[in-house]
Amino acid sequence: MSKRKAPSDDNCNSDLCDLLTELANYERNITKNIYKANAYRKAASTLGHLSHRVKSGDEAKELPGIGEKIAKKIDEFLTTGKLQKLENINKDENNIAINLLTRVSGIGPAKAKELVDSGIKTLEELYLHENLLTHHQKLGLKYFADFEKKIPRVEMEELEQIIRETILKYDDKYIISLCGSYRRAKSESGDIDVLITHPSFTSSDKELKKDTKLLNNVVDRLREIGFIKDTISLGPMKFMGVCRHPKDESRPFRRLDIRLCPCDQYYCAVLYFTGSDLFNQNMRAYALEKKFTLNEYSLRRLTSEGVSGEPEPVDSEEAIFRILGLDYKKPEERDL
Ligand code: 8GT
Ligand code: MN
Ligand code: MN
Repeated sequence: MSKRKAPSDDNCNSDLCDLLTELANYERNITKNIYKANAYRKAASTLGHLSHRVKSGDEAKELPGIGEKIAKKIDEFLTTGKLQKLENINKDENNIAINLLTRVSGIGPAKAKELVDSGIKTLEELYLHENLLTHHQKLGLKYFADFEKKIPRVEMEELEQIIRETILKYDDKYIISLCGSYRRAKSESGDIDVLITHPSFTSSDKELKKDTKLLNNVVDRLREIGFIKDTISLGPMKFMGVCRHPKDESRPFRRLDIRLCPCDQYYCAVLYFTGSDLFNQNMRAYALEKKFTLNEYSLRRLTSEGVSGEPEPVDSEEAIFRILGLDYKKPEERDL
């Protein structure tokens, strides 16, 4: 997932969201406190979806996911225009360097810290020590500037058309969904999340799974037309790589993910890859309360011993909500 989420288009609390997102990144990258990081992310998300400007910490405290401590920080920022905690964090050049390096695709907090501990604190220094990087991280560095650029929705629509036409021309039985933020109707996206399946491929084809060429062949076609430009990784079920509009070299390079799934697992996969990841977390937690387990493959009932049963038959996203006793949420309503 991309590491810096843009504030939503009409966000009247965007300065507070940025503040909380910075705190979330600090907890994730530096202190490795994922619990706190998630708390800040949720608070940022709540404020980002508010249609009015928050005026005080006390007011914010009434909102979901905002407790005493975050409310105090909001107050401090609203009254002084800054947050001392963040000022201190941002004085530390190691923190700054770790934050920078984790923006390289493929570099996580642990690797970033390792690099900074060995004295590498800038992208220039990283270029000089490329031998320390994996193939993925090298490509992350190569395309650093382009990967930070958001993809406007009009371009997403163009890229979708190229992907669909190319795949369906090769075999018109493929079923294709563009998921992620694009499916949630966002006006711009960080990457392109493609999910494909084929009626000939079901989860009972156990031995077929590892040597299916269904994904490989699609990747070959997209490479042939000059759309796929680099490969980060390619397995039988998952491609990660780099693409660009084949007829326009002035465009930035874009991150492209393509996943293949068995057709009986398609709707669980569509749900999962549409996200948002906060929405998925909430839905999984809710499923567990209802004694179900939900993941990208299936929805299964749990026995009283907590053992998961056979997958529920699922023939639409709606079915998943229905089985869990939830009102259906359209993709654009899942943007937590
Ligand atoms: P974006 O516009 O920044 O790309 O936003 P996005 O499309 O919502 O995020 P994404 O990172 O592209 O992930 C899309 C969905 O894929 C998420 O809902 C998430 O559940 C799922 N997902 C993956 N891989 C990973 C991963 O490595 N980390 C996370 N957090 N989510 C992932 O497929
Ligand atoms: Mn995405
Ligand atoms: Mn993605």
